[in-house]
Amino acid sequence: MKLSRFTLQACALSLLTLFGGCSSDMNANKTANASASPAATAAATPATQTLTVTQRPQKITDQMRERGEQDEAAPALKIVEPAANATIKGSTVRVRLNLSGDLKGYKPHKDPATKMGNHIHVILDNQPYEAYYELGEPFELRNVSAGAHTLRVFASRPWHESYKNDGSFQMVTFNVEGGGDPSKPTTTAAGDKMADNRSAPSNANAANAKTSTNANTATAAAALTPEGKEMPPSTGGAVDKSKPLLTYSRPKGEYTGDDTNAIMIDFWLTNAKLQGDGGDYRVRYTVDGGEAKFIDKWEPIWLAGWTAGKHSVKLELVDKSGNAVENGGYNTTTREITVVK
Ligand SMILES: [Cu+2]
Repeated sequence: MKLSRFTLQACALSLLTLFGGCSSDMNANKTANASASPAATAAATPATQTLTVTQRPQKITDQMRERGEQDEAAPALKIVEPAANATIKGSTVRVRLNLSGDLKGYKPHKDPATKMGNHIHVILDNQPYEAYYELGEPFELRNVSAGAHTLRVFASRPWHESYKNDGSFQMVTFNVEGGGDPSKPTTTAAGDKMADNRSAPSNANAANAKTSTNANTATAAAALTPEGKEMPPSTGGAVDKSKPLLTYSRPKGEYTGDDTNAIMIDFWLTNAKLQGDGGDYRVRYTVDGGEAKFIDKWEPIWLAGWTAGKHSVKLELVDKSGNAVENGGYNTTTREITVVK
């Protein structure tokens, strides 16, 4: 069986997170193991899940109506800090954003009653995003590791769907000198985790991307060793702003109650037009290592049919031949989500 580098990455991630599979063969193995071990059964994702693309939930359609023109806004973000290519001494990186553009009432703010509102998605390297609601208040990244990093930001709606106009998305690369304690996560000032540093699965991604000339088995093995020196801290030095870039946004985290009925896949595309929009690219998504499906228009999709438990969602940018498009390891991203029924 020929395994691609990306399959191996998926394998490494699956093993690190103790769920999911790398192919239908491995899923079959997992199922067999699961039935042999009660502990494995509890952690396994039920095999009966059948996902279907469904329409935008009515709850969101209702919110859109109440928001008036906001969904037609064209927010323009600017990263004031850190400046592009800045060198920051220490381990705290202050993020400051400027919002302008045709806002039509769009304003990031968390409603204290509903705990919801427009917000900005802030992504350090290729970690899960953190929400930034009050642009007038500082947003800090603490315990950032030494070395090159990228910061990506884009405007988002209360239900986490991104604004896809030019200018909504911004990215900078910066350098941290000194840096934080690599054994501890990078967090916001409020303590929300921004990066796992040495043990993060996405670091395994970065490690694989950086050592792509090595034998596949060697990179996969290195990624599985948290103490291995081939697993660098969360880094963003290898991404090229001028090349096609897929930024994973949703799904993320835990879904409960009504929110589990339809879960949104949403992402940002830079320098890449999808086939259904007149371009050459496709976004391939794979849930729990199952059958790969494609998104050919740049808009969110909602998937129904999730079973309770942990699931992996992989998004990849591929060209018209189905080959993964490489850019610093960022164009293939796998996240774990939890569905609570
Ligand atoms: Cu969000």
